[in-house]
Amino acid sequence: MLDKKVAELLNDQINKELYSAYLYLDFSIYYQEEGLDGFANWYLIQAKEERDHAMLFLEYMQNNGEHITLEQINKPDKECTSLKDPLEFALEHERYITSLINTIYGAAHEVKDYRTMQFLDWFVKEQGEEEKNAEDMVKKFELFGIDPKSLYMLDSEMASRTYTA
Ligand code: OFO
Repeated sequence: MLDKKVAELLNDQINKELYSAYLYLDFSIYYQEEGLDGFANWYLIQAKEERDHAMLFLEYMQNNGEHITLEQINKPDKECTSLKDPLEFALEHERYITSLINTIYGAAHEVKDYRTMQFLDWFVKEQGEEEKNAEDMVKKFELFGIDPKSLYMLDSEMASRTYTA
């Protein structure tokens, strides 16, 4: 069994990761409707990865004999009115997720729960990559997103992303 506070935060993180999946699915739909299938592909894969993150938290709790309570997943609440919007929302969101992971890590550290800290190490590293990717996307869009030809090339690059479970 885990510390009550740590278990609560881990349980809540399942919901947060599923919300991330829902948010990125919303971005994927937005880009698909705008005719940018590559960007749509990028966020569809991102959504799948977020679902996988949720499952990692769920399995970790199960492996530690914890009961899991699934809560309602909020409706994606970001209104995209320009092609750059999802990229900026994604960066802001990943920074928020990093702060949540850090909070769980801090709670585990407080009760000397080294097992949970070790479990979270993967997420600490992953969040570094998630933020870097999101920052790169914003930068690339600022450089190439205005000109239709280079936007087409960028979209083709996004289309090449593949999902690995
Ligand atoms: Fe689960 O990393 Fe993004 O949110």
